[in-house]
Amino acid sequence: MAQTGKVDFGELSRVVAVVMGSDSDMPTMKACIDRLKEFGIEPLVRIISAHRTPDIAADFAEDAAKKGIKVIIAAAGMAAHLAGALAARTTLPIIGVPLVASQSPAGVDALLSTAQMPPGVPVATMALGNAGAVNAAIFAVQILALSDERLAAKLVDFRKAQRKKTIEKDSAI
Ligand code: RP5
Repeated sequence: MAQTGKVDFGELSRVVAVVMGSDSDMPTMKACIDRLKEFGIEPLVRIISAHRTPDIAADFAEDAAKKGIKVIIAAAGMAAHLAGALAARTTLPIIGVPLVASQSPAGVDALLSTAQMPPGVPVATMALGNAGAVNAAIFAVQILALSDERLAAKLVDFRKAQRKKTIEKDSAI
């Protein structure tokens, strides 16, 4: 994505973690990973399940801040407890991406499981599927941009490019 400028990993390496419940989530979450990279953020990517590897999920969340992670993006389908389970064990911001799993009733299961957190343990829940995957990356950048002027500038460029594309589509009709 040219509009966000030169990709420069470095101190922005691994400040964002992208965690997903299964490798079957990767086709959707690749859009999230790619978008982060376009902003110069090389994420830590893990497959961790709230149900299949609950001990690893707990350890990951408890150690994340110590490892320099600032934002965790958690994606899962079906009874998607990953984002909430991580949120329960860290005060880092958790961005939840509900996914439409192959055996899912249109992702409603994951959407409600991710969004309906009890008061006191929030998960910033994105849209279902690809839109949510992309928006999770952008939302993570927005959080980091509060204390990073270069990311803030890249966000402005991104919005300008997005605006231009939409105007071009309007003109082409
Ligand atoms: C969830 O169950 C995963 O996040 C995935 O979306 C869904 C199905 O997992 P697999 O059976 O494909 O591994 O935990």
